[in-house]
Amino acid sequence: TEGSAVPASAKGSWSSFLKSIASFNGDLSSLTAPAFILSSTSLVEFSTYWAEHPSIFIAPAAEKDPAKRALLVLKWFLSTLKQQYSTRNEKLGSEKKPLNPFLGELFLGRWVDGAGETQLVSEQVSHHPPVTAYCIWNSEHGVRLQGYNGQKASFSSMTINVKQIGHAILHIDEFDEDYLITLPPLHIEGLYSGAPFVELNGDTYITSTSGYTSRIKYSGRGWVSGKKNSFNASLYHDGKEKEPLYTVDGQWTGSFSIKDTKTKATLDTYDAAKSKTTSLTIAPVDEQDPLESRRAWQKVAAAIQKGDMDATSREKTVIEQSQRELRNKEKAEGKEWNRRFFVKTDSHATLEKLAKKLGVSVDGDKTNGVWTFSSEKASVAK
Ligand code: CLR
Repeated sequence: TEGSAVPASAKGSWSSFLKSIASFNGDLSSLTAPAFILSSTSLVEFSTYWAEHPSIFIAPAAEKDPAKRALLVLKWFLSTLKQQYSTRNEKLGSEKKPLNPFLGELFLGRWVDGAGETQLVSEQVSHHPPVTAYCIWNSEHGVRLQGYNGQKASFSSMTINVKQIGHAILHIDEFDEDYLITLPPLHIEGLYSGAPFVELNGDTYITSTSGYTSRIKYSGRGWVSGKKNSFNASLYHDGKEKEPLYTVDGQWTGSFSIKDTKTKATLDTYDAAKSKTTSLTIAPVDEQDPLESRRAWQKVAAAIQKGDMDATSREKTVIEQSQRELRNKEKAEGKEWNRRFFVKTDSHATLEKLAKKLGVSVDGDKTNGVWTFSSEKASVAK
């Protein structure tokens, strides 16, 4: 086809892949994709995207005014979107199919910069359905983000529609404040030409125990502004959605500006394209725990990078086989895999209160439980 990114030798396998997604069951991990679209990065690494600007992440902790604090939380959230949804496209030329994490897979690291030390723990807490949980914290500034998520997908007219299941909670120690963050639905376009990319749609919310809520509305190319990756957000006092205190408009891959509704003044502008990230420091592969992602997938990743499909599937089979054996052993012993950093909880008072405010439910049905970071487990793990 005209303008196709599919390598000549992969034309056949790409069209059978497209046919297979037309009839799949909603679990993206069950798809077998051709080599050129495989990424050597596991989905467990994606939790990193939440804090690649540590100083923006910790900024709310220094703000005394609760409305301005909520605004800084909104700004931080918006600043993560480019990393979350468009980096693969920028770095690899298109969205790719990430490695499907195995149960217990870990991704650990830390950012060290002007914000001090910010730590990351990401763990695959469920395999069926796939669910990743994470906790990111900066002790010096007393900011902690934790969350978990899975995806449910459907296919229609050459587009994969992805609903994210799960949420994130940001806690600020100084004000003993929590923010519940909902996750945007997304869709994957560009499938036909073999260059898939993500667009966001729908709304997400950030609602706080301090009584403020932000609503973010996403629109793609051809919508109101006509520019891709557009959004508009408003921050209001609970119950006063019609009278927002602040609005934010622009593109999450480009620039956006924050305005005070009353004075109409522009308070801040942010350019996602120009904002530098701090890279995550991780242990050298040889020093990693066997369950750490880069170590566990080392051989598979090398095979993918070489474009060697036979070695890729051979090495994947080694991992899948040992996972199957582990599950069988657990079954025989009547045991369950012990998650290293997270516990399954039935309910969580703060979470439920905030979810109720948004009218969303937080049942753990689709994520194999409601997952909470356990500092006791974490201290044993270290
Ligand atoms: C994972 C959680 C992150 C945000 C995020 C960004 C991109 C999403 C990813 C999540 C889940 C997996 C995903 C990916 C884009 C493409 C990929 C939906 C939600 C699927 C599995 C790839 C399908 C294969 C095509 C490339 C053909 O915080």
